[in-house]
Amino acid sequence: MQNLALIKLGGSVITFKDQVLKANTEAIDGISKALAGLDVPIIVVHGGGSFGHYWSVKYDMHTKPDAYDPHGVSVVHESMITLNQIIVNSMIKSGMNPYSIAPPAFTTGHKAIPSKVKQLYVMAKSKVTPVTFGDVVHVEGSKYSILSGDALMSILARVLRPSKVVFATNVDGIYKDMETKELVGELKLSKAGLVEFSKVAGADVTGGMQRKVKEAFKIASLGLDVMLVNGLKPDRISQAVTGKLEMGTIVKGRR
Ligand code: IP8
Repeated sequence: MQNLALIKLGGSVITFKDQVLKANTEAIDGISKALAGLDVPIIVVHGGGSFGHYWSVKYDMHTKPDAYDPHGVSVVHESMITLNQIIVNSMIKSGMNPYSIAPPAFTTGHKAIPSKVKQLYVMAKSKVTPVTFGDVVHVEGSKYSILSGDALMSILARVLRPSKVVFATNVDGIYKDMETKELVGELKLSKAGLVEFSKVAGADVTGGMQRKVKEAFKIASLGLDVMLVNGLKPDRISQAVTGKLEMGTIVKGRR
């Protein structure tokens, strides 16, 4: 395992999902401040929220490679660059040294280019923070596909084996029960994996969170602990990175 924090900022944290092309600048600034206070190599991945997702829905683009409307490819990518700029500029203001990097610089299709991924870690160690994002990527010929930030987390974790893997979402973690908001503090990956998980959290996990949990389990199966925390409370991201998490869910890696 390497001394590295791999952090995903979910679209629900950094944008207002119900307001088109609207970044949650207050949340972004809070997170930038929290990250600036950490003394550990960091790689950041962010999602699309009301930027990339908005346009990918409009142009009917999915993770499955297909010959999507080329104009959609352009517009989705551009919207992610715009959101990335907002985040990177906030980080610069907070004193961090972010370095914006689009996925095709270290992936081909949905696969890692290991030497390029390793270079991101070398950069992070030199106090420059790579900031990448879910995007639309070229696959082959006229085919493109959406490569989500969650999938990027797995791609990066597999090669780099970070000591901390954190998913920041707009909820406190995985709830045992939505009504009482009782949290699952720790989940152990059993052989049954996701099947076991559905027994723990029942029907309370839906949509975005379900995908996140699936990705978290995938990463945990590599032997890495994965934390799900509320990114709207930036202290929790710091706590997760420094090993002092007070509220959130830890998915224990299978060792
Ligand atoms: O928000 C998807 O990234 P995610 C980004 O991590 C696009 O699923 C372009 C839809």
